[in-house]
Amino acid sequence: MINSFLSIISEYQDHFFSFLNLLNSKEKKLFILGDIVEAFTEYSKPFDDIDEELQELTKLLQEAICMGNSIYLDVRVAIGHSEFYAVHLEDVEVEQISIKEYLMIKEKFVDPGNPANILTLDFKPFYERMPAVRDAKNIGAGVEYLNRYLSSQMFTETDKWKNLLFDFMKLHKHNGTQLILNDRVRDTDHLNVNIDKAIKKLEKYEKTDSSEKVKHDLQVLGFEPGLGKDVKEITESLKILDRLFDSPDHIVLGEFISRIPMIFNVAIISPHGYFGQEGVLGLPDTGGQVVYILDQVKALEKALISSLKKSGLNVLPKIIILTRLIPNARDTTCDTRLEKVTNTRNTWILRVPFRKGNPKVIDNWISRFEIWPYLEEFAENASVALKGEFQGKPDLIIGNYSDGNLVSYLLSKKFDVTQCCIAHALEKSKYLFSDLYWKDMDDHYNFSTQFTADLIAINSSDFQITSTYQEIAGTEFSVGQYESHKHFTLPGLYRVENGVNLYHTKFNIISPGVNEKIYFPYTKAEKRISSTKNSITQMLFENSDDHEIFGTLEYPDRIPLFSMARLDKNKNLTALVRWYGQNPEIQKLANIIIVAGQIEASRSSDKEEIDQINYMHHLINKYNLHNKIRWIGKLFRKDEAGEVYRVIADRKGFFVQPGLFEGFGLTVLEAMISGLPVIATKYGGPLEIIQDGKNGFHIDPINDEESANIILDILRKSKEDDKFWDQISKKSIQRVNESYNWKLYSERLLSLSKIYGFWKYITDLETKDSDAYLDIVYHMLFKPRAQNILDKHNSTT
Ligand code: UDP
Ligand code: LCN
Repeated sequence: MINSFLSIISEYQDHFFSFLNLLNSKEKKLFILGDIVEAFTEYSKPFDDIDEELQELTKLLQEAICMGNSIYLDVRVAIGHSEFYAVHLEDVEVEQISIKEYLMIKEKFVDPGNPANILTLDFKPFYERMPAVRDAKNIGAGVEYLNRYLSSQMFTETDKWKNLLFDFMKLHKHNGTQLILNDRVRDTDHLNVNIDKAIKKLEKYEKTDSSEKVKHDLQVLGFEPGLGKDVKEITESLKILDRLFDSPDHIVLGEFISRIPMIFNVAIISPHGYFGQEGVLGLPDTGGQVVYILDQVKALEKALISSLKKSGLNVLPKIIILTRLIPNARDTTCDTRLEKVTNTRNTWILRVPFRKGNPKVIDNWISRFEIWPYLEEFAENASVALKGEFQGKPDLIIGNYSDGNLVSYLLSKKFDVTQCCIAHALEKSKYLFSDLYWKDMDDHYNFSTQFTADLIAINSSDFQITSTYQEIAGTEFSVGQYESHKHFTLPGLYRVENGVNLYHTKFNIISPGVNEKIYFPYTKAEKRISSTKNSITQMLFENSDDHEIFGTLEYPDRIPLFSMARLDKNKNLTALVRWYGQNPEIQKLANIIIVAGQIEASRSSDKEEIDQINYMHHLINKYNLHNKIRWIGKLFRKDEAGEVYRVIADRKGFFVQPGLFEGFGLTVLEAMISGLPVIATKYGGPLEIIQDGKNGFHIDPINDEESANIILDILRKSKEDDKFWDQISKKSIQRVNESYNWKLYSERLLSLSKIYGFWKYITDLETKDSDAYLDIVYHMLFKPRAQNILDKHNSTT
């Protein structure tokens, strides 16, 4: 947090105003942070007395808008806190203005005809009465703070909280059977007495005893079998409960709630794309989210089974991944209603079709940007299907990405169960001015609908899981994905003064892992399948007449610069080819190997993919790269996808992720665990996954020349010094092993689900007004936007 914006600029008034005069003299009138820093560097050149404090201050200016002789500034004074200023150049005056005034200026800037009197959304009053993390560095550690808050409340308002906990424990049933307490315990005092009696009674038994006799003795005292699998576990649960009633603290509270068996049925929602287990990765809109969920459910099922076992319950939990059924599903299984997830005991993919709409649209894949009008009816039909499959309702609903999160909102409301949201990537940060110029982009992207859905999900969820810190709150000098929803305007439609509270205890960072069966270090020769290795080597490096492979390498022994991604604009794979094409020095040292989309535009139906395919061919022709690039436009099997990284690592290559923005970046983890050093974008997840220079490298993909130079420098270093590559490779493996792990992920997810379930239970009444507010946003803002899309689809012939 800076001291005070006004006092700093009054100290540097001369430079500050001169700099803003320079900005105002430029043709461009709307500047973002990067432009401002660049302009300030230009301004500073002739001076040697520019103070560091002023320099640092310019890095806080997220936006500057020049209108006449005034400049309006959005100053991010601290993570999650912005202030707004109007600087009047003629009068040499600076005044602080409100968020609303600032947003109105932006609306006028876009179009002076924009109405000033539009709907303003402000969720702040709802945030103010909720517990919050205090320090920015603790953003994303929500559950620890929630536990502290709850336990301190238990300390001060002991009786109220004892009663709440008592009622909560009585609530838990499975198939009509009580799990924790029965009616033999009358109230909290009685419970206190019986805890002591039960602990004493259990002392007589062996620790491993789980006999009916033990159960009976406990039932007489009011305790049911869900407290633990044997005498040892039950005694531990009772002692923890005793401590919680006697001297509550956050650790004891977390431990006790985590022990309660409350999650048996989980619904995981992911409607868009092709959700399948084979032959789907790389299709439009089908990437990391599918990988993430399929790994997540396997780990979660294990965690659930083991936790239920520990509780003494012999119940098989059920997980259902809910997605859409696509009638024309290419060669995938996405037209199948129910599919078991391999290597699980009771985890399924349930596909529900969109029923109402133009068959030309709904019978096919629908872009994630176009899916909105079908989701309400999907949720309605899915609720019936889920009820049937679970033989009841789910205990937890996890939404994925904007569409899944909206459906999770509708379903959680319907079933009255805990709602968890995972964004994966919020589109708002990916496209520059996607809010301000929404009218120009809506034709293609329907952002006004998506951002409304995101606002609803962010504010309705009981808890959010993010893969990184930056996803929530960015860095010292860059805005986080969630943070970008804090204040914004969709001119002419509505403005948002407070759309998210980054300090909310609902935010929790739990990073995903990688599937260790598929992705493992290239050095583990014993785990590799030689036939797969050979076929991949052939596909990547040897001559081929396969029509899905483009380019023949003249010097296949050069260092491979490898990338693999869906071919969408943000993945920016074409930039890698451009840097390569423009730099003959890199060409002398390396080849480009790309696994992406397809190589013929005529075979694609996705607008961005078509543009990227055409641009890729244009670059290859322009720089004459036919014998230096290998482009594989095929979908890989999972085992092949794993082996690709290792084959590239065998040849001491590099994985390059040049994304304009990457929400997290599972490919980065996959490459790193394979021992393949990564050079990745500094925008998004890779900034946190990779520690620059230690276990990989960052590039700024907006800067062509700088990125190419970094790559060239890395190639030269690894040519000159064998140890350079080896060291980065080893550290990459170490980084993933130490920090990214599905087992830890699922244990945390499970414990969070229970704690936020408890929190939902005790705050149910207090959230009625925010629920009503969200209901209005859904019906008055979201639905009419979705209807517009539907009208467009219905007129498609
Ligand atoms: N992937 C693949 N084949 C392709 C493109 C991608 O197998 O042609 C896989 C890749 O290995 C990774 C996932 O799809 O597991 C992409 O995840 P990431 O998080 O990197 O990006 P996303 O596609 O989710 O934006
Ligand atoms: C979506 C993305 O765009 C990626 O960055 C993530 O890695 C993926 O989902 C999984 O969370």
